[in-house]
Amino acid sequence: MRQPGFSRRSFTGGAAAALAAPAALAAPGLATTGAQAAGGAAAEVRRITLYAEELPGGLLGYGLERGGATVPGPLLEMYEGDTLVIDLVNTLDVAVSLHVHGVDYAIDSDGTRMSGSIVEPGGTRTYTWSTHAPGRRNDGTWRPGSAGYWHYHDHVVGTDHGTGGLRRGLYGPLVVRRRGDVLPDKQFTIVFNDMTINNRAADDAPHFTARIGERCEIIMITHGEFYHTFHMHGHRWADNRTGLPAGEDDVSRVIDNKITGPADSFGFQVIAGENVGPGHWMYHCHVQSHSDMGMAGIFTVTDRNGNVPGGPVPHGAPASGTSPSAAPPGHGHH
Ligand SMILES: [Cu+2]
Repeated sequence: MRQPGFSRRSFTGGAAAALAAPAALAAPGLATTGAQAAGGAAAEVRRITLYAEELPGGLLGYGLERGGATVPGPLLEMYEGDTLVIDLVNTLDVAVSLHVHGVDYAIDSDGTRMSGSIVEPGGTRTYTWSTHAPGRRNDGTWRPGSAGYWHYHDHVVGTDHGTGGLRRGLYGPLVVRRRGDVLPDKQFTIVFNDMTINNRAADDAPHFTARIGERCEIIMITHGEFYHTFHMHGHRWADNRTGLPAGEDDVSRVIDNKITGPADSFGFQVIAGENVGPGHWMYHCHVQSHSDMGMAGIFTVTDRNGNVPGGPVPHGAPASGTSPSAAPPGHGHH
């Protein structure tokens, strides 16, 4: 198992800046957490800027720099114990916000109109997210940690629930890791949003590529009006926090198809082509009418020389070979 290191991946990208005094920015309500992350590594506080921007085709997106918005928004990553401070700059002509799932924040970082935590056009607001390791409460019960596959989204565009913002692309992935978690070689974010994948047209679904043997992390999020089932051909995972069995006796179900509803998120790692070899492996919603309407994409696994049985691009697949996902360049997000 590789030890996670911030040098390997900058986690929140080039805009991130470590602050010197984590304790000064610790969120309230974490008295039982302590300032140390699990494993003894020091918790970090990082600060980034997110820009909410208009994109072609009526889309809206979050980006780590001006002019860099994407759908989904950038992949943000933290370790349990870390704090992320986000300055959200609103370049839209309507109010926007940032609401997160899975991590800790005070009410003034909720991103809702009723808490006054939205950003008017031209404005900037600071949101603070914090995380904690699992621990024992004073009453002897156990409190879960923050580690998981989470997501963030607007909560105010269109309606007070952000229905318009979500529909137009104001959402993104958040991964919180536990110290010692295995790091992937590549990461792919797949968002079922209404009847689209990552807000892409039915004939233009994201196409992901990996070389056989690469450890690929899938971050799967659902938004919108419908329930879906997420299916991958040829690859299976354990239905637990990481998708990896903890050992041969792990009782987690092994699955290759998972029901998912609005605002659900999960993630897992697979070894590309493990036991099955290279190929253009489909991933898709398994609600038949949904897959027939285009909720299907390709996970291409090449051999060691970069070749794929049947040629480079299957019929009907997008020629670009890239997804719109939004991790900073060189961070394994394809
Ligand atoms: Cu579906």
